[in-house]
Amino acid sequence: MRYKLISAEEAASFISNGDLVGFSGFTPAGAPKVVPGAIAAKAREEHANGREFKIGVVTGASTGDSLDGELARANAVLFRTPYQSNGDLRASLNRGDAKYFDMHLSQLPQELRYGFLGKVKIAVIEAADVTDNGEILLTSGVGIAPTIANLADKIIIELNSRHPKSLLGLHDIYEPLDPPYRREIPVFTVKDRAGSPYVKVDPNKIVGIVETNAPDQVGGFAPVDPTTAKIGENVAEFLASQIKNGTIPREFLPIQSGVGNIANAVLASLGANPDIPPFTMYTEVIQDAVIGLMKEGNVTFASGCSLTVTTEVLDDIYNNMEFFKDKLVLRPQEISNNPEVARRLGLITINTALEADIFGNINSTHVLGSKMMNGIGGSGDFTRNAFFSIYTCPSVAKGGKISTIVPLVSHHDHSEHSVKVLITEQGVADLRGKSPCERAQAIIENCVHPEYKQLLWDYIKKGGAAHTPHSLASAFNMHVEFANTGDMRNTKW
Ligand code: 0RQ
Repeated sequence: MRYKLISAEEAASFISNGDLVGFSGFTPAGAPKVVPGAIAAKAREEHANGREFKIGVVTGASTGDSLDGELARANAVLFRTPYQSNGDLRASLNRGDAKYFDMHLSQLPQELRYGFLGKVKIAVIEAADVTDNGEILLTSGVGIAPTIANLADKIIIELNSRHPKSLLGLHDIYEPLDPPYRREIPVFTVKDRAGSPYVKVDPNKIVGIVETNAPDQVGGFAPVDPTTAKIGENVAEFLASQIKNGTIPREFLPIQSGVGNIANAVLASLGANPDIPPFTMYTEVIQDAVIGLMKEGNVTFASGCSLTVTTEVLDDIYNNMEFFKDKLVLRPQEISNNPEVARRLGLITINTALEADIFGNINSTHVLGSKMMNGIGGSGDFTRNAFFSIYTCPSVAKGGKISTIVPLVSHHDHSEHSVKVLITEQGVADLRGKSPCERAQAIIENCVHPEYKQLLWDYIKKGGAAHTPHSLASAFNMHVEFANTGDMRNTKW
């Protein structure tokens, strides 16, 4: 091998205060495992010596604790984008220690190329293999790796022996040209391949290889409970009804599904419904449920940006590559989440809301308006461009003390114009072709928890005759009530 083997500490020595560092991976899948810890140690040492040390951190989406957790605990994050879900990083950015801005995942690579976020100095990339010609075989996640590898002055490779070289052929690495030269993305079906099986870089930019065998840090999912099971059933029955009435073509359409416990439960329900034919997925995160459905024949092909699966499931895939290789493709997030492709393929998109309002606006990111949870991830990329978009959430949170459906969302991620269907464990509100008043009626009648129905009917009355009947003076009374008494059920208008 032409490259120098270096320690994680030597790798960290290439990184200086204020650098913008790009990391591979999408969720913990494919994110570097050991170099970030060494950068965190360097930050601690610098801080102990009274010197500033923080770096800009860009990566595909969330990462594992060994990246976001380590850097946040060392107070080494100057800014961070896009999606994140690590508890320590979340606390740090909600305290204001780390500057965070949320972005649509598909847009990050082009914004890096356009120079909107500054110069990417170093790319740290997890690889299963690297050739002397600079061909990098990525691992379980792609994210922004091709873009940061091209833009960075220097590349550090984390060569991770847990990932077999038989991964070659799983990835489809394609980067579009930038305007005014951009053309159509040549992905016309879920299975199409547009690019190359590896990321190609100038080998002279690779300054060292750090060896590791650390696994992806993908947490398990909460077991399906009666609420998430009912949400899943409602989604599956709604989709089956749309096939029956001819809205969805008989061949069905590709599914996109967000991350988390609710999304995992919804997917399991789709597989269990006999009226849903075997389907394909064009999505960002391929979770455990997808692999289970694939083995049962319910999912025939999945295009994604990462295999965000637990260790047992990843081992199962790697031990059965012959079975999985013609059923999976991993793409950069610029392509897995591409609005043009989403609209062309006619995706049925299913994402999760923290909060919805009675008119169909969605908050996916902010707890009670001000505390950042995770970020929008790819939900906006898909929602706006779907065949039709679905949002799911339980009708209440915190044992019923919070209604997830409120008069006005306390933070706005997805607008009423893009959100077509809202589904809770209570039922389904089909918002297509409905005016704001009709949407409010459908949502209160079908989705709101019985304990909050009258409260929300009363709110609408207070708004009086209007196109969108709001009472601006009391639109946030439910949130204020929770802040004051800890229970939205005490709300008075
Ligand atoms: O908190 O467990 O402390 O009670 O929020 O967690 O119920 O386990 O739900 O794992 O499915 O995550 C929206 C965060 C859901 C996720 C979100 C509290 C609730 C609980 C929710 P506790 P659960 P999940 C993919 C595409 C972003 C949008 C998206 C997410 C916790 O799905 O980040 O889909 N989505 N992007 O109690 C206060 C409310 C609440 C509330 C719930 N209204 N107010 N707290 N909670 N509703 C992302 C990528 O692109 C990678």
